[in-house]
Amino acid sequence: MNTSMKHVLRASGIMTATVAMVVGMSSSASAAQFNGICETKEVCIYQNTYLGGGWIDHQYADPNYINNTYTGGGVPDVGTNDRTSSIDSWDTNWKVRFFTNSYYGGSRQTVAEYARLNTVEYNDAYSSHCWNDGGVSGYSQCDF
Ligand SMILES: [Ca+2]
Ligand SMILES: [Ca+2]
Repeated sequence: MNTSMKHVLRASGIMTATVAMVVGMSSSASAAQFNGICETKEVCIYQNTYLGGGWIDHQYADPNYINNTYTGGGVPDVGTNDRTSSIDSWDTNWKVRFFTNSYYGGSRQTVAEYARLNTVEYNDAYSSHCWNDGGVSGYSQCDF
């Protein structure tokens, strides 16, 4: 791990903590990511178009999908990296940005607040995502 990678990881941790703080102020205590249920403040990404196949419910930014598998849809052993074909945002406050590379690199697509995309711009290519947090973290990739 080089210095620049450490910086990215550290910045990512700060942003996750900030988002968690924001989420904690208004969401119900029972909501949780990776429980297979798409809830307020989360974004669900789907294996197939039109919200088909397996899905995973994310509440926080994720710099890579290498360790992720679908939490919903009965395919828990299928990894989500480079398999996203549709997206459903349950966050009414912030946009979410998806990237074709890990660590918020490559081509990107921005998903509006509470938007549903039956098809994505870069099919089977997304490897990371982050929320716009309004600039509070100072983490530039997610301040848009
Ligand atoms: Ca959930
Ligand atoms: Ca991950």
